Amino acid sequence: MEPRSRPNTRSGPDPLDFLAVDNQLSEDERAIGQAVRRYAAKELAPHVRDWYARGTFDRSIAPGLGRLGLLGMHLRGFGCSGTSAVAYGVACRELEAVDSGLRSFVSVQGSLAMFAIHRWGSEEHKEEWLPRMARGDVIGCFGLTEADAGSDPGSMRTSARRLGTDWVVNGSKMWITNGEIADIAVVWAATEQGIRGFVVPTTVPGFTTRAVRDKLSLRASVTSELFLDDVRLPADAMLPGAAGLRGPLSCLNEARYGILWGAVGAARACYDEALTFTTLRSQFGRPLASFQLTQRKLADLLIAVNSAALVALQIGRLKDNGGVHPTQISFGKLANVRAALDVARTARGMLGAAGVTLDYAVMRHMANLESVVTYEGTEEMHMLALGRQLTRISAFR
Ligand code: TGC
Ligand code: FAD
Repeated sequence: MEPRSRPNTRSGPDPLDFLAVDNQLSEDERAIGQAVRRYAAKELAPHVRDWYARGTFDRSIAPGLGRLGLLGMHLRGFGCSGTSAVAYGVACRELEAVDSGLRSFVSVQGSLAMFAIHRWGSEEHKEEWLPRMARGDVIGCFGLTEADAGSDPGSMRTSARRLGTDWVVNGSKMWITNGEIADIAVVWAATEQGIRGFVVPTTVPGFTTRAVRDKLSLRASVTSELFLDDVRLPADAMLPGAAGLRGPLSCLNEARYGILWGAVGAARACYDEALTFTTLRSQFGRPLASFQLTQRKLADLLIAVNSAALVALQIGRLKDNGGVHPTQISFGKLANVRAALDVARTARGMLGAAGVTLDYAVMRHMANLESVVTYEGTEEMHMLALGRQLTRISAFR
């Protein structure tokens, strides 16, 4: 096994924050980042290899994340921390530096399930669910995608029809993060009033789940199918504020925002590992880092990681100032996840054979990022969203 830390012999910019992006954070934002980084290093990183190898997510970490204030972190009231969007982003960055599955858990809980209730739910929904979700006592999932309706969620087949004042929901959802560990599912269904969202306690008769097995990516995260077979819900299970596809898509903006920060963390971890490894390992009688080809790669990784950090901060500031447009979030999700995947693939190669094992993080991150680039809108969906914004011509259909 190679030594795992590199000598710190250089003065000058911090290799991991070369443009001193973190100096632009407020004191609170920096403190939150440091607290999450410390917590993740102590409580999460030591277990992540095992979780990943076994393909499990340990539900018992949820209350700890809740105590740190990470669940529904940038939502206000109802037991949520109400931090800035940038603080939330920095937290996502630090979690994803350990593993995308951890950030995914926080994204789905806070940005999808809790945000849907916070933004579109009734006061009763908010009071009933949000405080317990913020504490990590209740886990949520978000069911939009179906086996035959992924990039095009508007073609969903899951339906909800009226029976007296109740609703009866039938259908299935596919690829749902947290599905089989969730206590409640926010399920989107077609009704005669268009697409509506429902809060479904997972103990309700007719609701079942099945694990998606043998994933080669995001293994430290639960992914499930949801089945709704004549699930009968009271009238007040419907989220009153969300009508049409705009409801779920507004939630996706929130989760995509967390991802564009999280990708910076995964990329930074891969670059850090490649920098350390090539400094410490020698071939041909010299450290790998002394070869020009290696230095070129390191420079490319440095630029990619730090440019992505700047993109994240700028989009975060726009969001905090109330002025972020969904296509700016598409820009960030597309640019930063693509950059992170390139960084991970290059870093993986720089570690040689060691890079294909779980002894190092690069390949785990690389495999995770294949999911991250797919969920919350594939590259193509974000390209088309940007293309539509630039040309005013929709090329989705
Ligand atoms: P389109 O006609 O464009 O829009 C329908 C309505 O929605 C509005 N809208 C948005 N609103 C808020 N934010 C956005 N980003 C929005 N994009 C569109 C739009 O204004 C319109 O509103 P209204 O009031 O006029 O009706 O709809 P379309 O059918 O053409 O589809 C557009 C498209 C392709 C961009 C959209 O469907 C899309 O984003 N597809 C990708 C699907 C996706 O991202 N799924 C993610 C599922 S959740 C998930 O992956 C969780 S992983 C989490 C984890 O583990 O971390
Ligand atoms: P498809 O839509 O079938 O796309 C396949 C390919 O075709 C892609 O490359 C796509 O970009 C391309 N394509 C499609 N349409 C076009 C077009 N018009 N032009 C050009 N190219 C096109 N969903 C949820 O609702 N909740 C969750 O919690 C959730 N968690 C997930 C967790 C994981 C690990 C994964 C992998 C997925 C998760 N998803 C979740 C689903 C995810 O959002 C979808 O996989 C994603 O939206 C893409 O849908 P799809 O897989 O059906 O691919």
